[in-house]
Amino acid sequence: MTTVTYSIPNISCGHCVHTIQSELSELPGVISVSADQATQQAVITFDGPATEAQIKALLAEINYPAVN
Ligand SMILES: [Cu+2]
Repeated sequence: MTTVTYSIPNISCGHCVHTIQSELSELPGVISVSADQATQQAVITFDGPATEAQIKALLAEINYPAVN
């Protein structure tokens, strides 16, 4: 199990937080997603079959690219 904190500058409101949490939660292997508007970060805990590459690709796809 891995937990990664991503910086996502596009997070600007509660809707962004909701979108990121609901979209990422649907990825198989993602255990928890906690996005925060104030810090513009998302803390994501995952295990196989999810990979960091998949998570970053999905974030980019929904227009919330991570900068780290
Ligand atoms: Cu928003």
